[in-house]
Amino acid sequence: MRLKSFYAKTMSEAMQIVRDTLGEDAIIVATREENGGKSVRVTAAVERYEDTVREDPHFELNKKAGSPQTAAAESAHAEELTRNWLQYDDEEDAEGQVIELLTDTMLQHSIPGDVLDNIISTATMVGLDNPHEALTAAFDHLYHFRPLSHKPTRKALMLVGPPGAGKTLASAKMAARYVMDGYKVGVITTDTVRAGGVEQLAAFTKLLKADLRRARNEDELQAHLRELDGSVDQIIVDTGGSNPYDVDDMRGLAKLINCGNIEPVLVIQSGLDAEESSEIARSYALLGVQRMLPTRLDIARRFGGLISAAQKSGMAFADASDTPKVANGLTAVTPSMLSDLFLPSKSTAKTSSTTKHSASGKRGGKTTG
Ligand SMILES: Nc1nc2c(ncn2[C@@H]2O[C@H](COP(=O)(O)OP(=O)(O)OP(=O)(O)O)[C@@H](O)[C@H]2O)c(=O)[nH]1
Ligand SMILES: [Mg+2]
Repeated sequence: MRLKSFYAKTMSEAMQIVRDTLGEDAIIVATREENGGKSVRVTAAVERYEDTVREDPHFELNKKAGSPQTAAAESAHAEELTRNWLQYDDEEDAEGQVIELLTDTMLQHSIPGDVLDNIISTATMVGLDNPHEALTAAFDHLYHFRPLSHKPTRKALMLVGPPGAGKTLASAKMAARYVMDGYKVGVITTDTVRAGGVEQLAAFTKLLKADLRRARNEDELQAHLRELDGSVDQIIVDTGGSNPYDVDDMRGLAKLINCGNIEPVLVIQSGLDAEESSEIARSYALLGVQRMLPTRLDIARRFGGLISAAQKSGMAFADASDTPKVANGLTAVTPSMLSDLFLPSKSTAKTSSTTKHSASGKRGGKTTG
């Protein structure tokens, strides 16, 4: 894959040039204002650079339009193009290599175009000396990070999410963490219908010597919350799987969330497709869920879904689960930890310092036009 940057006075002009040059299928990887907002730069990815240059109508047009007979005429022609912002560069420099690496990485993780644009544009703005640092800075800028507190919170923490997402294991992990830190925990499960729902959690709470209560409906949940309030340091509520696309399921869950002083946390599994993850997260965001806890980081290899879910729902990342073991099973999600998921080795060579360039496209590189 190769990258090409296009400059124009306006975004629509730049997009038109990209379309004319690379066709409708070009992947826009970054857009940014340059020259104090007087111009825009659009970076697009193409499969084969050679093809695009050969077929590029602007390239031909520019060559024909110029046809300069003398060096002076050539230079005047170049300046004319510069004034018209129609030049473009390929990305051969250090910055280009970093953009290319980040773009390839993001595409391998099946990140959708608009999310990719946000990340690369932001990474470009913060500087691109080092891919890991650039990605970390972009994540930090774009998404919210609110890890679970290691201290008890005044709100009961309720784990919600689709069936099998990892809610019960996450409840056990949370409870274990508090108990190991010396706090008293009360655990409630509303998953009383499904066979084995209570037993699964009971096995953990028994080991932790924590109180486990069953709530078959909202009244029972309210009663347990009232009784536990003040007698334990932290209340954790495990719920049964809810279908984010089923109105009745979501209404039922909304009622449970409204039973008391509760913070619902979405448990969402990694490795899902970006659209699916985003829709799931958006459904729960409508119920007022503000944080998500990704699970199964250890058995997923595509994390585009999680990033898309954060972008589309506006939810913050809380902790993540990356092991089926209960002890030490939750890790705070940070921008750097997210970057590790995308660029695991951190061995991405530090490239030479970022090449700053003007909107005119004069970079001393392979400027065509
Ligand atoms: N490897 C791994 N397995 C996990 C992780 N989180 C959950 N699991 C496994 O995924 C399966 C489902 O986890 P549960 O906690 O039962 O999921 P749930 O959301 O409570 O499921 P329902 O109550 O049926 O909706 C179990 O086998 C867990 O051990 C994780 O982070 N890593
Ligand atoms: Mg469960």
